[in-house]
Amino acid sequence: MNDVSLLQKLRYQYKPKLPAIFQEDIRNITIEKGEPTESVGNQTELKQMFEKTYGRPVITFTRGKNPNISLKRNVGVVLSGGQAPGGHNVIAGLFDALTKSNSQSKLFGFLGGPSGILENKAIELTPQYIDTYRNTGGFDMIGSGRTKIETEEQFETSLHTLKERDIRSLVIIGGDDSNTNAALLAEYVLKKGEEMTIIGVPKTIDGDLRGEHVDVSFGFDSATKVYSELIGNIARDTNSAKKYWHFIKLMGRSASHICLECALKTHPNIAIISEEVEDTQKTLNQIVEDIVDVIVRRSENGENFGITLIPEGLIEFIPEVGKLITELNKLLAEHELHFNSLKTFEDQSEWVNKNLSRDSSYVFSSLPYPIQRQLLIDRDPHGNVQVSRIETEKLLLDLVSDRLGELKNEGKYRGKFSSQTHFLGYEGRSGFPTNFDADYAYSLGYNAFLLIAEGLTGYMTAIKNLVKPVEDWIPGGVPITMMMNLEERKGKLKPVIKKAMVDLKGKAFKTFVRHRNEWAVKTSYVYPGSTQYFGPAELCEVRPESLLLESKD
Ligand code: FBP
Repeated sequence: MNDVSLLQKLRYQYKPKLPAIFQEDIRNITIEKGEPTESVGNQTELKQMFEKTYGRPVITFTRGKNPNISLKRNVGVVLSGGQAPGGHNVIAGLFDALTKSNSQSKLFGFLGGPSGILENKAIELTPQYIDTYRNTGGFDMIGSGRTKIETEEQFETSLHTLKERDIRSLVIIGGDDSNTNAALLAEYVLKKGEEMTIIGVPKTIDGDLRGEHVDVSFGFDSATKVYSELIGNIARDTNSAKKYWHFIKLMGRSASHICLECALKTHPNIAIISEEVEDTQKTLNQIVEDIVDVIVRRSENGENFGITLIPEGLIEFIPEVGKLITELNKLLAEHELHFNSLKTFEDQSEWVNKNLSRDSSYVFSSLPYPIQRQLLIDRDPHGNVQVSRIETEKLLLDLVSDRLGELKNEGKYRGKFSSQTHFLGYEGRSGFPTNFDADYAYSLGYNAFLLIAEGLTGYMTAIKNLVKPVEDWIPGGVPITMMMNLEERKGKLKPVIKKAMVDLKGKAFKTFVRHRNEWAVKTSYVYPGSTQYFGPAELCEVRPESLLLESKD
């Protein structure tokens, strides 16, 4: 029996495409520096916090000589946070560029995420080992984890590990928080007088790590294609049997990019965008009324079925629940020990209710018990509630079903309501990367090495022009401080990369708004089918819909 699937075997042979400048001999690539930069907010404070690395220029590549390119190097790499298709290719791209420049150079993979650095657990990545992971999904090549490296002591331990292994360059593949910590580590190392380079790579399926110089993070394309295929399949199923309303929650933590992208690809009857909920200050009741309205209108056409997409982070954007969650986060952070000593849910909820403001206590008590419990479970390492574990789809379904019952009693609704709930999240995070993500991630890794070879630190690898063919992509580097501002974390102001939320004035959202009323009532589903890897470019090289729309003139 084969222990590798046929697709995996064929994907091993895929050669990721590179931007034109990276097709040059690696000894003939150097950098061009732009103007000094400023952070997106809190410039004065950030300038003080990042004395050594603040304000560095944006980098692009050009033909030319870098005298240091062929130095023998030991480089470390770590995968941080949630899986995203393409992670293995970042490592493969980094490895190929590193060993092309000097075949004696070595790449070490820290195991199990940033804790691998703190505990000094790493393996040398050999060509044979890397080959068995090329163009595959998951992060199992070296594993990942959510440990944060953020305290002075952790920075010192990291520095110690790197020095002990004679690693002078570290590549951190992660989301906004991991890249923030990459910037902090880069600053720390410089302040200690060490010559080391720390480079970040933008990873997350959530799509919220983007900006002027980063079109999108790797993983978003592959994950949204998997979710859209599944939504399309569910839509076709319900359009066949015509008996269920499907409430589908989609991963994506805070921002609704995934939900918007899937809506643009599949044309559901309802797709909630958290950023709009926040902007219009919609209450939970209003959201329920909106859903009910569509269900009632469709039932008047004899269509007692439909698709509702719900972004994972919605709960935090509903004003009254958002306020409750902020209070809970603070309360649980400040009284962690006492709270953990309360053993039963009844004791915990009684204590919480006593300590919340009147409004929040009212909201908390009015939520169903399972949701109350989910709001009290362990926080993530940033002190935030773990939205993927809150069953918002079930909460909405319960409230919608109660309201439909009331309308039925009042004679205002004559339809039938049967439902199914789904949570699409983990199914999309470790699949084979699309050709786009395979090329993009590989190029990001290659790019990371070229930044290292220039001695740059505190930079994120950034590739622009992604809607164009790969040859026309513009690779480069952006100083991480440029993407930062100060935000409150566990009650304290901390430097963080500003999350990119769905732009309500952007073309992707506006396109959705132009069509959503029609999709609500008229069944207009689109069935994207599965991701294609082999065949015509119009099928295998499709860019994310939201990216294409945003890039239109
Ligand atoms: P990253 O921000 O680390 O890329 O993770 C994204 C994500 O997939 C979110 O969409 C989701 O809320 C979260 O990870 C789930 O975390 P976990 O894997 O710890 O359950």
